[in-house]
Amino acid sequence: GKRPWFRPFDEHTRSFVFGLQPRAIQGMLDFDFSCGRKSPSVAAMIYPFGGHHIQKFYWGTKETLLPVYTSVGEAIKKHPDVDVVVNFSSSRSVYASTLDILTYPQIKAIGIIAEGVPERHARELLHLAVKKDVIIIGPATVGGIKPGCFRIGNTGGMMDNLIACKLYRAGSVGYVSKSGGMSNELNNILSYTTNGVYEGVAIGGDRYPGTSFIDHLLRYQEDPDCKLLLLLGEVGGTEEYRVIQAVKEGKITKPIVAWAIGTCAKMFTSEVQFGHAGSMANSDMETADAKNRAMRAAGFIVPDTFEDLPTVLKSTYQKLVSDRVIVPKAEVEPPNIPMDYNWASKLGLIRKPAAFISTISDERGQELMYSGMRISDVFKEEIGIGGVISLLWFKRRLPPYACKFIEMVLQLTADHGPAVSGAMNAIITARAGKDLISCLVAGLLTIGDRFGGALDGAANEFSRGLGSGLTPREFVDSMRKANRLIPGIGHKIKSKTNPDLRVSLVVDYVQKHFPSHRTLDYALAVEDVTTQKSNTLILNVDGAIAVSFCDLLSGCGAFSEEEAQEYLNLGILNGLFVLGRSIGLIGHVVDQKRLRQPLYRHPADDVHIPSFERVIVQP
Ligand code: Q5B
Repeated sequence: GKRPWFRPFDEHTRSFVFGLQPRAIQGMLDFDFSCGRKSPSVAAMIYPFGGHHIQKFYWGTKETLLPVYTSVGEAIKKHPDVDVVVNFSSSRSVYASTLDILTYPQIKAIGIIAEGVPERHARELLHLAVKKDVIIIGPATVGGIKPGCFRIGNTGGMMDNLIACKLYRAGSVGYVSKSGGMSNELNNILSYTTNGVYEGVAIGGDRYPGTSFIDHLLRYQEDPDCKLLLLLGEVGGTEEYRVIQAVKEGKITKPIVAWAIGTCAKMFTSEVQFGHAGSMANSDMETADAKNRAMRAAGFIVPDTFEDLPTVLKSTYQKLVSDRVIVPKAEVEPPNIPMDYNWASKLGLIRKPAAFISTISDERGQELMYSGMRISDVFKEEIGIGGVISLLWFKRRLPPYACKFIEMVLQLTADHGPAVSGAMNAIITARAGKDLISCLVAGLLTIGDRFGGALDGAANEFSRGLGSGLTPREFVDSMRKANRLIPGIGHKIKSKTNPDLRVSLVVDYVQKHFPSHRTLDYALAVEDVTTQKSNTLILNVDGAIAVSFCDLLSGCGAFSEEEAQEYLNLGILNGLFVLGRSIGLIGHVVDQKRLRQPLYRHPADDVHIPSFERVIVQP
């Protein structure tokens, strides 16, 4: 049903939130749940960008979905029960969005959160709102709270604070303040000096708030469930005098406790502008002291200092209880609101096993770390790409000759012309118009046992042969007997007479710099055997790199025997070819695109297709 004019929010209030404010909305829904509301107070979000979609929120321990509309009109049409909008638009767009909202008579109250709204815009909005009988709270405010019923945005702070201040159920005190921060303090004070807040509104600190103290106090005066009024005024402006006038005219008759903050302004030698745009005294009567004097003279209950506010609230409340104006209700326990995982985790209240373990890098601190080495030190110490690979693949610093060897491998394997399998695939894919990553992946996926991916196999087989004491000839025979090709042996075009210079470079480097090169020597001895059969059965680039790496792992002093074997078992060596060849594959893709090469189709006369047998179709 329709709410009375003095009660814009109750336990059935439904609202729209203008702007994408998932945290604020979750806060509102958690508050609703603690109040025992049957349905969430937020019906939908309105956000003009990104299209109509759905967002997920918690309702207690369960989840609920809220629609996001792109226009106020659409939202209004879908939710005729909504009559409040919490407008989180920025100061730049809040004027236009509020004007839009005001065109829909269904909306009876608007909370404007934005700070820095131009005063001209604020005045126009408040003028229009008065004409249309719409309550505006703000701008420059957290909003307000109706315990047990409705919370505007982030008012009242975190859930533990709301629960501590018993805002999940109604008390008897209606307050109004300018500051959202101070209204938190009032929530707290009222929770231990009285039976709590009936409704609290922070009108905002600007010079032209949409509604002022008097508007809300007149509502509280009219509301039979609100028994005690509390006004927290402040230095600047004359709004408190409108309340004094109303008391004098008998429009406000309920007991009213009041204080104007900013009494310390007199301690300064010049005019003081406090935090709020409106909190500066432009005349004597705008000072906090003058206001406190005037309010006291008009019969308000004004403490001597702000520190005495709790005492006078307590005594005033107790009098109302003994006069039976207020009959305190039995306390209700609020339902348990599940704590946000992140928050609980921050407080150290929960633990859970991690789904992933990662031990090579860490970007959570101030500086990115590679296996414990700061990225700035990576450059300071000029460890190069070989050093970075040693950190990220092997989780340790390798000696400089080893890092240099890794870099040599990357450079040697970077490319081997356009005709090799991987480059062909990347080129054909590029000519089919695919993006760089697809082309690269097409090329990389070609790497395997026969092409470029023989390193791990070679490392395993040659170290097995060497380790088990087989002579090179016995090793070759054992492989032939098992009907297996020796990984790392053989090349399509390179041979004894057309040697692969990449292999010579590797062999020279290893023989010069490695403390031990037993596996390489063994592989070269195997090559002597295989090349007796065919000129092309040389130790190829995959094989040469692989056996050298076996020598590096076992001889550089950075790995135990088990660790060296583990890396071979993990298949890390093919990674070297993959990484190196990615450089060339990307080069080929860019080259094809630069050359604007058209779609490739292989000539049909280059493909032998045997003639098919006639297929007889059975009747
Ligand atoms: N036979 C590489 O084959 C290739 C034998 C062998 C014992 C062997 C072949 C092979 C092992 C895998 C390997 C890496 C397919 C190669 C690379 C990177 C690259 C590429 C580029 C770049 C070549 C002829 C006769 C047959 C075979 C026998 C052959 N290989 N016996 N062990 N390993 N190797 N891959 O020339 O009696 O006549 O039947 O699989 O290490 O990929 O530049 O192109 O940088 O991009 O076609 O360098 O060797 O020889 O298969 O006709 O064999 O030799 O059993 O004997 P081919 P096939 P038989 S480096």
